Amino acid sequence: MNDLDINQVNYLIDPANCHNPIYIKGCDTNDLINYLKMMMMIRKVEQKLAIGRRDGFIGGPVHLGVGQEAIAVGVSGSLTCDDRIFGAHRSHSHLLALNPDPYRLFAEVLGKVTGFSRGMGGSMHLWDGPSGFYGSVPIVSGTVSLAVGAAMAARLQKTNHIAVAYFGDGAMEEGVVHESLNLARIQESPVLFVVENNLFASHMHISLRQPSDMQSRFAVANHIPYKLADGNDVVAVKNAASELITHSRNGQGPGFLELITYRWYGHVDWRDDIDVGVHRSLDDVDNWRMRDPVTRLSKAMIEQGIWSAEEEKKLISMLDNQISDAWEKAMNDSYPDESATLNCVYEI
Ligand SMILES: Cc1ncc(C[n+]2csc(CCOP(=O)(O)OP(=O)(O)O)c2C)c(N)n1
Ligand SMILES: [Mg+2]
Repeated sequence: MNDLDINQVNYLIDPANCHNPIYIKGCDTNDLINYLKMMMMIRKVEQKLAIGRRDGFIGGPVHLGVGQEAIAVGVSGSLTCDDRIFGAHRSHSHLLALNPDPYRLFAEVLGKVTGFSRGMGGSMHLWDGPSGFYGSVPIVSGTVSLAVGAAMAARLQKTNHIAVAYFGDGAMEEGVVHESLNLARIQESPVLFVVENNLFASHMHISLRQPSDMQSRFAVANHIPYKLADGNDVVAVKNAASELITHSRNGQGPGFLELITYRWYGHVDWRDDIDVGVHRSLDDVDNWRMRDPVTRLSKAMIEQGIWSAEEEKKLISMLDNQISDAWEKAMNDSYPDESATLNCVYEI
């Protein structure tokens, strides 16, 4: 860890910075359009979930990652369905970036039998094996060691597949994450640790929990190559993830990606949490909204002449229709039969 890195963290955590359009020169236009569509779709799905929860249609809590969409979209740009991806309690985006199917996500969160986990899991127990999403759990840090195991398996099977563990700055404080980093390094496991450093664990700011805001210091301690990037810049995320993923696929062991970001909503459900948040002021939230990953990409594309306000309007209307149809369809689906209560306890 050197001074430059700490300066970079300090720069990125200051909500007054990085409001400008992102740098996209040299990027493939189709890729950019795809990133924009995916981020908008994920945002709209989560906003629909926020309303569904507020209006009493969703029985359990939903942890929304609105504002953090560039991370899942940027990382997934270098993944295949043979990779093994693990999430946590805030993982709608991680799954949707692999399998953009709002209907099955809505069905799951509504507890319907047609959902990703057959309605048995809800928002925090998502699973979609065919797309490589091996699961999310609400136990903070609970999947990090599983990702290391899946990576070890991929290596023993002599494939070039990798595992990914998405987790937060709060999870970083759990012992098992440190054991996982150590084991992954010593075993040369092809796993990418993705830390979404959104500066909060529930309602507590990182400055009250850790002596340094920089999570990459733990990668340095374990001799794991790391990258630190603006988590609200989808191109920066894609480039950093791609480099570390290539390194893992080439048999060079684990990588660690720290992405600085912020969630627009509070810890859980649709509220903004300014009443319970420590160091979370409305000013901060407003400033972070100016660092919107969607607007910063869209503006950059319009500036480059590869996107237009009309195209964006059409896209918004297409997504609104798709999401409202998916919600209606999921609402009309059945709940699992009562006899299923004891099924799927050990496997799905
Ligand atoms: C082992 C464990 N401890 C505590 C909790 C309660 N809890 C749920 S989410 C959370 C904060 C997690 O923060 P972070 O990892 O930074 O993820 P974020 O919510 O910011 O996405 C806590 C403490 C839990 N679910 N599991
Ligand atoms: Mg956090």
